[in-house]
Amino acid sequence: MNDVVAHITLSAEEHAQSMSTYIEDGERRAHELGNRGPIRFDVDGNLESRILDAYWEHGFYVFEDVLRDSELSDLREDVARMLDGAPRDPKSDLDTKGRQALGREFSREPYRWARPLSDPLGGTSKNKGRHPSAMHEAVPAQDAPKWTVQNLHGNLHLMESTLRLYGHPGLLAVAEAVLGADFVPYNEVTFIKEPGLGPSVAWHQDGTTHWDSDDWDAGAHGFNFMTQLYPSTAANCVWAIPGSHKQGKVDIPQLVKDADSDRIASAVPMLCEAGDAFIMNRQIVHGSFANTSSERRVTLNAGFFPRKRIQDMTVTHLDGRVVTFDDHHIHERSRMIQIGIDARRQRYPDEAPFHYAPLADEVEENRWNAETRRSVVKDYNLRDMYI
Ligand SMILES: O=C(O)CCC(=O)C(=O)O
Repeated sequence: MNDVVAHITLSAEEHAQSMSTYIEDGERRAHELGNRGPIRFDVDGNLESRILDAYWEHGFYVFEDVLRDSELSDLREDVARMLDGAPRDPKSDLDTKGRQALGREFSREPYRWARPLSDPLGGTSKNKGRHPSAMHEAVPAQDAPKWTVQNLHGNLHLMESTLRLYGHPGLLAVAEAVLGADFVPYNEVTFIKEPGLGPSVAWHQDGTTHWDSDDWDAGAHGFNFMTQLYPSTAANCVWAIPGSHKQGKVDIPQLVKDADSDRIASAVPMLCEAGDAFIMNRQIVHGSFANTSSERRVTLNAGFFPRKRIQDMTVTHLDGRVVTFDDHHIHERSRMIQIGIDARRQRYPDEAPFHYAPLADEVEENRWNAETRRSVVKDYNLRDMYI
């Protein structure tokens, strides 16, 4: 791959230092965008148009106070449980206490690892070559572990609290407003950036299939919700170039060359507090730096697509599987939305559940119970959709 910035490795202190002016400037520009606030609806029950306008203009929006305190605690506890039961290293089936590691019953390995403060993807052909330029790496502390858990894959069968979050009526109403009532799921992944360990995610745009479509538009590859369990700070967060989701394929190596570093000048940090959630367009240029700060970030990603962009598409997944998203596939995968809505209804009976139009006639079949846990939820992510 074309790597226009020579590979650079810094000490953790030098890395943190090199970010300070960039962070100060980026924070100021992020707050000037004005794309943040609670999820709000107008008198007709529609998402306020100024929220939609800001999302389409900038490519992301920060929803404040999405989680109740008790929900935030449940989510943090579930992530802590998954990390406590992680394999002791990427090849082991045992955790650090000698117990069988969690997640061994699932078909797809839930834990993804990286070397501390490294850049596993930038400048390589991995992930369909989506990450063309390398990031600056940093040397972790001498007592740092060899590996750090970077991601959990398949949140909804790993952590029940994330299934309830998946049914969040405010977030699902946003999905409907942005994508139409027949919106469909993508995947659910946790990003973990431990202080002094979290690796970078090199600059990229997420979509892979529709860039050259005749009817390509700013929403062609859908979006991710990114719910934050800890503050998302300029030093540990995802940075994005506002408006780049409307530009088609962006020449990332040129941007990195112009910056003469991995600190692309036009990007802003996606800042928020614990319990807030972003909506982020998957076409926006985005990435995150090695976390040489003292604060952890844990982000729960849940993505959605417009149905018309998925319908009958045959794609090669990042792991090489070739799949066609026909009606049956879309229907079975979409059941997770309805089951999430029911899981949430059981925990929060005071809340009005979201009405998911495509499965409005199948509410009974999609209750959250022992049977659907076994027959639908377990290994649901074998049906993840991807464009
Ligand atoms: O959370 C991160 O650091 C990176 C997230 C990302 O690249 C993505 O969701 O596509």
